[in-house]
Amino acid sequence: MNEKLIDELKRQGSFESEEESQKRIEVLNKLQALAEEFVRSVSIQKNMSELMARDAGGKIFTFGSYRLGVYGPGSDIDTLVVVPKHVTRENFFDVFEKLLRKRPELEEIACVPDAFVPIIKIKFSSISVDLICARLDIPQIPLSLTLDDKNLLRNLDEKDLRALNGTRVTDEILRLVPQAIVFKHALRAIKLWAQRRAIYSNVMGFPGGVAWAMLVARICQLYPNAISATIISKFFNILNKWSWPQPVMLKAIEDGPLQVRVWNPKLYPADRAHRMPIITPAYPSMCATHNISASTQKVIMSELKRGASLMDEIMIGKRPWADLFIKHDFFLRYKYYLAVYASSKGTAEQQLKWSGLVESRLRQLVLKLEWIDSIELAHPFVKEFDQVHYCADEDEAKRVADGEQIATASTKEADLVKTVKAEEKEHGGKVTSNGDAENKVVDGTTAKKLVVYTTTFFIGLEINLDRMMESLHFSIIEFVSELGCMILTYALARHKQLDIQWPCKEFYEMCRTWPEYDEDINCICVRNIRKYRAYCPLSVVNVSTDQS
Ligand code: 3AT
Ligand code: MN
Ligand code: MN
Repeated sequence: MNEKLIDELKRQGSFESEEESQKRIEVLNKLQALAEEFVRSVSIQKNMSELMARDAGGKIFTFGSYRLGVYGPGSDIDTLVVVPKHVTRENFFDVFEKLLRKRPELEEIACVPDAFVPIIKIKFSSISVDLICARLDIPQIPLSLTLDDKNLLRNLDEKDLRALNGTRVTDEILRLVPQAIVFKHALRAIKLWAQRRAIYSNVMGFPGGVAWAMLVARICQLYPNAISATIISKFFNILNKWSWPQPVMLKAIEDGPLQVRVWNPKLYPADRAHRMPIITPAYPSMCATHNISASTQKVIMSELKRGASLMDEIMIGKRPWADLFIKHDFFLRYKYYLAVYASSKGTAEQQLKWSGLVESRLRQLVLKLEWIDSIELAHPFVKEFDQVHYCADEDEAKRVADGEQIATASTKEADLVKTVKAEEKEHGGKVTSNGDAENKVVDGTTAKKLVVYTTTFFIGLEINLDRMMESLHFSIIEFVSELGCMILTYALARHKQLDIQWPCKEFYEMCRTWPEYDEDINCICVRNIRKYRAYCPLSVVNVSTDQS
């Protein structure tokens, strides 16, 4: 069974070649040398002797999929640069950045010094590398340094603590599993399964890479002698029956030297609200699944159940491993979907920020939709869809921002609005257009070519019609008192409409309070999309961007 599993993982492209892995090692060796050069040159700038500057050291660590040994051909290398106390984060974005730029291997570089975790993203010898920096309160960083001592966390600022956390957690997970190779292969399979089933995304309210890793690690601890195939089978069987919100932990939660919060449901009501707590093992322990909602929990549990029943058959040879990795059917599963359009009439970069902000608030919309009695499930899809539209005029741009292109898709509209798959967005924000759009400008029928970027998020809805009658009553009364209009009440009752104005309004508000929000550039709107065109007695009230 285990051999067949590895074969299937290979067939699915989970592993990269030996040469490619060797290239990663070379890149890391070069980055280690660069980190030492960085620390040395800052030390000399600060009037240290050549000898002292050399002894100041500097060391790189990895975290993420590379460190866990579950990286594939497309993976990046998540790298932490640890520096001594006289080297600052400003130095990282100045001195280290310049050193990187001097290298002939450097193909791309993007610095984000003001991020939650300040980061330099590079492409080096065709490999993507994320570089973050942490400064410790010690004068030297020798190559023998490890990060497991929690006293190293003393006197650090929040950003340094966050930067260290990734490596400390992955190191600890690896230390706590009985057989690393069993863990790695099982985790590869679980990651592939979770990605195919569209339940892998921390922002959207599903477990992310670290949480899935901890779940697999816990099963490995429970069966220390088992091989990967057995671990996977136990994974589904045990987690399918887990009595949530009992937490999954790899070891007892530790106390430590800092004034920081450690996960504790007895003490903090917010921690008590975690539905499927999976707790990181390194001090300060945190819940990695804080984002899971009632809906995403239902989705995860139903996938675990599917996995458990498939595994029963896979383990007796009745089905192939491939069946575990069959793609999700999100876009066929529901009758009703909400499409959330985030758009910008600006640059690709502005859209990247705006769509990121909307994405980070989407969970709040899901939570508010869950409050509505007749909504049984509000299932956010894990990936967004990016498009670039070329519009003839302001009016058209507005309609695109309101999601009309997708909603109506008439031939006229399809002709007017040119869309390009937004992969281009990632290529330096350069927008390429197809021939027709160019022609429009050339023949002069359009005075102006407006570019509108849209990012669409989807939420699948499961609606309980019986409950809707009851909840409808409630909302009608509110409507009457607000508008004093009996006719509207009557219409609502006849059409059995679902009122989602409140969650949408709250959600718009949450997005628009973003400090960089500009109403001339950014637009947010929620529309309903029905899978079937056939007549259906239910419709969803739209809340468009204007207050009408
Ligand atoms: P890949 O193989 O690279 O696709 P991965 O698990 O390494 O999978 P990432 O490189 O995206 O995934 O992330 C590695 C770690 O970096 C996971 C998490 O601890 C941290 N991380 C990633 N994105 C964010 C973020 N937006 N905010 C905070 N931490 C993040
Ligand atoms: Mn990674
Ligand atoms: Mn990364």
